[in-house]
Amino acid sequence: MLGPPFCEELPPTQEFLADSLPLAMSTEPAPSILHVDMDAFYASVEVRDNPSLAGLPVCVGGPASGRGVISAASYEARKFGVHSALPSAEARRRCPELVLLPPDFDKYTSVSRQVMAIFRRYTPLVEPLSLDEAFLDITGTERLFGDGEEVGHMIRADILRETGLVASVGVAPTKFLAKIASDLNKPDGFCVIRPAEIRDVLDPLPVSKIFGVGPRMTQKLNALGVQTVGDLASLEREDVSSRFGATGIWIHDLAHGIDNRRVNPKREEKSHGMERTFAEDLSDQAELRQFLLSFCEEVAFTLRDKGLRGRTVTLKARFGDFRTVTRSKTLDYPTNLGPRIFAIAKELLQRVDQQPLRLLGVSVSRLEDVRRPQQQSLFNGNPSGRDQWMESNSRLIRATESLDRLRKRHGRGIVIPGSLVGRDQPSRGAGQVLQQDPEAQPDLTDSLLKRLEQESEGENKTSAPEGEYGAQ
Ligand code: TTP
Ligand code: MG
Ligand code: MG
Repeated sequence: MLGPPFCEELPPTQEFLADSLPLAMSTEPAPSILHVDMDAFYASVEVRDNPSLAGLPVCVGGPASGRGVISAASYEARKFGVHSALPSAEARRRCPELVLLPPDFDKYTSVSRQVMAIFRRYTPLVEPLSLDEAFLDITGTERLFGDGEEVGHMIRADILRETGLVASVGVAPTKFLAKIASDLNKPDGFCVIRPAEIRDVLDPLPVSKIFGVGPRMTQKLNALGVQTVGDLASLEREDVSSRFGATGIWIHDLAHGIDNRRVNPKREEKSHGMERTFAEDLSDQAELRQFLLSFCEEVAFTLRDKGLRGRTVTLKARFGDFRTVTRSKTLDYPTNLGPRIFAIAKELLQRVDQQPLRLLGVSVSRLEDVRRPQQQSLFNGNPSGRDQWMESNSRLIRATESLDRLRKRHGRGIVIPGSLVGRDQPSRGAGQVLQQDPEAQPDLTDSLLKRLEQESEGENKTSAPEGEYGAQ
């Protein structure tokens, strides 16, 4: 899954910098930005729901028998050197008594919603970064709830009381420092960085702690004798910028605690996607298309859930030798309908060498809010083309709405390709199945629509004959 942004190296593109509107700087910026991040999120949710696991080394991730990787490791598991992104097989070697559980994304998403709702009680300025973390700006709400430190304590207490989970909180004058702060005393951490303390906190940190400095840049900086944030801060700005360009200026500013990014509650998500590493390299095109179909449905569902649609579909494929390629295509119109995304993804898959694949993924970018009016220019001069498109689209939308009602009632896995049942599925808990034929052309008949509508009204009646819900 592409899921949360595990940001390694973030080049400060023009777009990114344009996002960074300067704050109205007061002489002494108060620590009014909070960064809240749940501890060992997926693993903690599983332990909460099965208290007999408390105190054990628990991980959530893919199976150790295949090429699964660890998504989340409890702090008990971390004592054995187990951490996120480690292959599960290696995790098992490091900790033979590891309790390894499969992920349950529906559950994490629902806890995430609860936590984000708690944040919004204290300020409307909440910028979620992933399922388990967000920035908050409490400027202007002090008279209601107190200062950053007080709000941080209240939020931690609310989260613990209402979800049974522990969050770490950082409070500081800027986003960068707040994120550093939340990480400083994890787990169960609480840290406030006041303006006078900035240098003392930053100086000893390894330079890799700077947002935007990934492993490659760390290596380059180390080669220049720069090990810590303090080392970087002591370099001349011009030197850093001549070596690393705009990224150099950005990281040098951060090393000085300068970060003018505002907490942006409407930060647009740049893309949404899903990917999977297979237990064994997969070469069967029909099987690959089946996976692709389920990814497209999942991605489309999430986009709809978030009120988004997108125009560019990107396919990612990794071969057995780790060579990775991407293929993209931009639609004339934005969509969040699984069959439309799948139609493009399938085409893109054909443009990839037909060698066994280790990994396959799909993402949708150039996202926009669904409330934004549709651009009409696509159909300029061709009203009948537009009518046809609207007709086929409205049928697909109706079918999708019916399916979404089923998904919301029974879980996302409810509508998955029949041929994936009983094997390595992207989502778990798929109790009922609607058969889909990825080869089929669009054939969303009225009878199917009627049937879906009836089914979404009744419980436990969710299967349809093979091929009825044709993919496009
Ligand atoms: P993180 O907040 O980075 O990690 P964490 O909550 O597990 O642990 P902590 O914050 O206490 O250090 O990520 C949140 C969730 O995102 C994590 O529980 C699982 C998922 N995740 C992955 O699936 N793969 C990854 O590589 C990482 C880092 C996280
Ligand atoms: Mg976390
Ligand atoms: Mg996190």
